[in-house]
Amino acid sequence: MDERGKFTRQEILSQPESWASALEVLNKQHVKIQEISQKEKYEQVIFTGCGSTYYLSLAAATLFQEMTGLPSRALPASELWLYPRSSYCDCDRTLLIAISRSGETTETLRACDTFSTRDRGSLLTMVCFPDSQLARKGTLNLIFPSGMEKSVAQTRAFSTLYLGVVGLSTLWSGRVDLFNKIDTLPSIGQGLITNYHSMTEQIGKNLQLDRIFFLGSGARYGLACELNLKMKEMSLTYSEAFHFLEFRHGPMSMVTSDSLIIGLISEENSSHEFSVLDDIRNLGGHVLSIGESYTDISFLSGVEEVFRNILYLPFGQMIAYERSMAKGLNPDHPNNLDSVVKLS
Ligand code: F1P
Repeated sequence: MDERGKFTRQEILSQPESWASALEVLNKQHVKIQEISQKEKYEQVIFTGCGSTYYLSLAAATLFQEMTGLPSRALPASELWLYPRSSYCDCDRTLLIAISRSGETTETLRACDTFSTRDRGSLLTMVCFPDSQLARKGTLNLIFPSGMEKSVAQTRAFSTLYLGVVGLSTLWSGRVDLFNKIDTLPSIGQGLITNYHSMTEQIGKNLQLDRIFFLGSGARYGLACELNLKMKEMSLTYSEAFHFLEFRHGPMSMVTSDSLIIGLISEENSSHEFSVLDDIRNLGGHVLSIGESYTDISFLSGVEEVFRNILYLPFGQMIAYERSMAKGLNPDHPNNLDSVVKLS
């Protein structure tokens, strides 16, 4: 029996159940989220994490700013820890939102300690493992145990924490009406995973492809970065992520008939994004478009665009998993990596 990848496969396929549990956590924490949102007037919000959770922070910052109007940005935890003065100015009251699957990554813990000693605002944490150090550090700690996983490369943890950010953003902005609409995401996600499983398997098994690019803009850029990291961690493939229209400004030179470009298509700017994919096709590159409709993989969810972004994730994860398995690798144990980076 081939034991390779059994944890990763189970974690990818079980994400919709984990999302449902995350929504229950958010419902229970609803009042506390609104209390901290009114605790003081923050002038800036910084999201932070490492690797996958830094890319999550990139996606989170764009979404949080779009929904709340608060200036929001993302920084790797190591930057906040080692370069605090160039990371955030002392002039602004700051909300730091630290995201970590394990809650034990040294850089993230040190970044939070540095922030707290500078007394520049409040700390909110988002973690999966309840007994972790980070889960005890925040003014508010949002804990999503359904995202806990055994694999090194984050899949279920990432999408569950991302859904946590979607709920936090919606509740923070007082849009409870919108929040009540996102409880359809688990069933929509389950249907998509089932319907497109064979397509992603076929793409993943195409080892003729020797380089893979992920394109996404707005809140989808951070997700493109994360799917790029999955492709590297699980399948050891040369891959990169770019903002959609940036691809023409140099990286398009890398397109060959053995390239695959995966485009995370938005609704509001789809015409510009489809145009980039047309250019790539004209160069002989393979293209896979993912989005709400008129795409190779179409959600047809009927959900507000701001809530749909989580639906892009399982497809990129499944393609990376299948490619890893086709290459004879073990996606549960990526080359050179541990599930938590702890520094002495
Ligand atoms: C983050 C991390 C990532 C890495 C991999 C394992 O840990 O180490 O840096 O990309 O996904 O997880 P955490 O702080 O989210 O636990």
